[in-house]
Amino acid sequence: MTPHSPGRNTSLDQGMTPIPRVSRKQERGTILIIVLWVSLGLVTITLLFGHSMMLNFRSADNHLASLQAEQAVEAGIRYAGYVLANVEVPGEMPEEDTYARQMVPVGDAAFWFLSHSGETGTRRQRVFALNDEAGKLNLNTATTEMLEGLPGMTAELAAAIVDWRDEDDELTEGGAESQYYQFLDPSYACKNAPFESVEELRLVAGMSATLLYGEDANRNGLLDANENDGNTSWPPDDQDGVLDEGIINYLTVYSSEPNTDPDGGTRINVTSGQQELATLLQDTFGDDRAQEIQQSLSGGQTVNSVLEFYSRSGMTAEEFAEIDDYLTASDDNPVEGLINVNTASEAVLACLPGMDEQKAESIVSTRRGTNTQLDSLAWVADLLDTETIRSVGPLLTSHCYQVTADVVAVGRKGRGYQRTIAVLDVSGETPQIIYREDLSGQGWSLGLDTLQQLTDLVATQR
Ligand SMILES: [Ca+2]
Ligand SMILES: [Ca+2]
Ligand SMILES: [Ca+2]
Ligand SMILES: [Ca+2]
Repeated sequence: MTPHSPGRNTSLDQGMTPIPRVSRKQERGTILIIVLWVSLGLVTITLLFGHSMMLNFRSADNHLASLQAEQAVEAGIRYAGYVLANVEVPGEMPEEDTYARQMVPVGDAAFWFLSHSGETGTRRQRVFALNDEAGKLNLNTATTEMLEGLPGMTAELAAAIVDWRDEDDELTEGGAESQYYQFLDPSYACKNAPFESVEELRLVAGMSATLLYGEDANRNGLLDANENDGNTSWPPDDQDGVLDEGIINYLTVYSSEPNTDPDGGTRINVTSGQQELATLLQDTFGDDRAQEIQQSLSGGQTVNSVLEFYSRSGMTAEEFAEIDDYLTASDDNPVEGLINVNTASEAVLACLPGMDEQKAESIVSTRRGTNTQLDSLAWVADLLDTETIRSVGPLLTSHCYQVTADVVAVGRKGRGYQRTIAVLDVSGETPQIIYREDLSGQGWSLGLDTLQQLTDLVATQR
């Protein structure tokens, strides 16, 4: 007997290659690996899908925030119109504590009014308010002497500004007419017509972005990081920790005052309308007082401004406040380019004829120290001598009819930043938007403190 039974006479016995047998254990391992790979694939697909969904969601969320911010900007402009239409005394700036100015909620969004106060470059704290255009020099009426008084302005540039807006092609000394502009590449003609926006200045010979905007590239009145890093990033700056502002905040093209009294009638011209003036004084103060006032005014030169009229009349400020809205020194209607002593900055006041830095400073510091509404020009007369009143008087007003709302808004979670400048004219029945400019592309303008405030607020909402 062979040790092998017939049943075990396998291929082994016949000298063939053995087929390796797979153990159950190995089989299970292989399946596990396949399952793992498949799972991993599924997980990857899920993650990718999730990520793409998240990106879609975020983009929709940001889009929503941006739409909310856009709506909040519109709400801000409408609100500014409402505030201006409801001021206590028409033609006066609303007092700052009578309206909402910062982080004003509009649903999930909020808006702020940026101030262009044009104060000195050391101002670091963000200021929020509406801006009076009558507090600025009007590019269409300011003389070369007045323009030359602006910080950084040269006599040549002032002359070129006047040449740009005057009708003729006669060259002012140092200025520029078409014969200069036609040699530029691309060439263009001198406008010979009034400025329609302050930014039009960029077309005028000798003007530069540096002079117009200074270091304040995003036009927010704050020293942002890129405005204090030298030439590392735009704009060029002197890295001295102080914001050197451009002249844009001192200039306007919009200031225009309707020359009508509160009843809608023509105002009385103090330089010529003696008969109407006598009647007004008698009707308001009675015959005796009217005669006293007229006696004070008689003799010497004819008055040339409402301010001089008050200063020489011997009236009290209270008496003057009763009639000042009925008086004018101009036959124009409207009167362009008057400067509002209740809002103009020192730099602007110092440019006016007969004025200097010291007189401008005394006006601004008196204004700051007064809590009551400065509702007529009377208070300024007490600060200036007779000669200065005669020089500067014809240019001063206590009214404003064009106001800029620089509205900044964010949507939900502080996202979707938007910014629009709108100039509102309140000289008619209802406020009209006469200019608007989208400044969203200039970047964040609310400064780091507001950014922190928003970040904290979003954190508490989570
Ligand atoms: Ca000209
Ligand atoms: Ca800035
Ligand atoms: Ca810089
Ligand atoms: Ca600087």
